[in-house]
Amino acid sequence: MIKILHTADLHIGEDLFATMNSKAAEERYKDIIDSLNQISDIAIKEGIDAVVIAGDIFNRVLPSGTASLNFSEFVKKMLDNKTHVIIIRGNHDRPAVEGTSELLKTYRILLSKAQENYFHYLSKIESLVITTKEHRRIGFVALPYYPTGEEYDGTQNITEIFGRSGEVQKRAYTDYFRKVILDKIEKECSKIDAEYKILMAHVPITGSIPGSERIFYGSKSEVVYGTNEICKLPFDYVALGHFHVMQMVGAPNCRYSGSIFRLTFDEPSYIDGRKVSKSEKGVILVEEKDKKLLPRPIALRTRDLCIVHLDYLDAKFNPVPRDVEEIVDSIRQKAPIMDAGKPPYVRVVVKIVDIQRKMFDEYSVREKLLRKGYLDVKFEMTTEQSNIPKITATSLPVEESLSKYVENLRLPSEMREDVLKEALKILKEVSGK
Ligand SMILES: [Mn+2]
Repeated sequence: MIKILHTADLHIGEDLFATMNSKAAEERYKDIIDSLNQISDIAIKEGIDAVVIAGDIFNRVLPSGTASLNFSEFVKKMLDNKTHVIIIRGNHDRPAVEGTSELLKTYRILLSKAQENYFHYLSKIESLVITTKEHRRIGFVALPYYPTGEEYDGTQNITEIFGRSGEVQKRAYTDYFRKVILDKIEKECSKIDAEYKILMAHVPITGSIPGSERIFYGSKSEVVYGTNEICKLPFDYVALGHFHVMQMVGAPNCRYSGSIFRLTFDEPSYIDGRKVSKSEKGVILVEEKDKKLLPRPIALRTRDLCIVHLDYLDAKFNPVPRDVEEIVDSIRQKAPIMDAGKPPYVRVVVKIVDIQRKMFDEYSVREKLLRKGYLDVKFEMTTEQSNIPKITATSLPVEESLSKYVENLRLPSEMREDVLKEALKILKEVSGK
């Protein structure tokens, strides 16, 4: 039986967590390696013929030594197990200038003769046929991200053309370029002599659910494909990469496997305690059944990212609690620790009025949450100006006018008394009465 494992968007790299504290950043990097280990365990347990990685292996074109070593260890496990590793180039693997530094191209020359038949890195539109453990043939066509126009007759580098032309020409060019690419893919597909044909593509497709990849791309001149253009191509399965949310696109056999961990808070697991199902992470096992390829998602155990909103804009009716524990408890309710072995990373978005800002002690809230086991807590404070009433000249005695003023402040009642007491004390001091 033919078995393929489809994954994509590994984004191996420590640079993603540069803004976190070093201990948490280290844990988040370990999460990536943990996902990789889970994938190799699934691959070995299922006895797959090939693992296909639809682009974005490393987070940067030139990854760190650690990132490179960790990916090499994964590849070695696969090759030792006589499992093909088929990789296509994603936007993160693509050097700024074609032909310059591209780590993935160096892997092959390090391999032994026996191994090199099992490692494939495809950086342009091309096809490949592998022989499975049962001596059956499967063909693959690669559509990497943004292949440069140089591959096509008389076409210049696409970024150069985009740089020079106006909006209308850009659109005309992307339309033309897309058609050229799709034609080329069909041609490659028809050349293949194999039992099954699989397309591997690192592309954006209209109407797909976006995730954390949107922080990395978004050029207006990007070639975006229509759902039908891709899913109607004559393949038995389409293994997509680039969008980080696992999803089906247009047909059951056309899927994004999604990233192997949650990269950013664009893919939260929980928002105010509500589970966000689209951010579940996994890989797709593609198995042969009744002469067809059937995809089946397998979940990966990953760390939760939780977003919590706290709103203290209405200081009169919803003031900042005086007791820190109360704040800690409301965050804990909205960011559940579902897996104590992988506690969540939490973003707390706080809206608060300026006069209450000092009442919110995020440092002690964070300390207490870390002690409860959370990986880390990040606060985002938005301060709004309170509507402080104007002091108007009146014939009232100054003490009375001050009481009226404090009365009109949007403050919790017990706090109002304290403020008035303090204000009157100051007034007494400055007036010398
Ligand atoms: Mn990508």
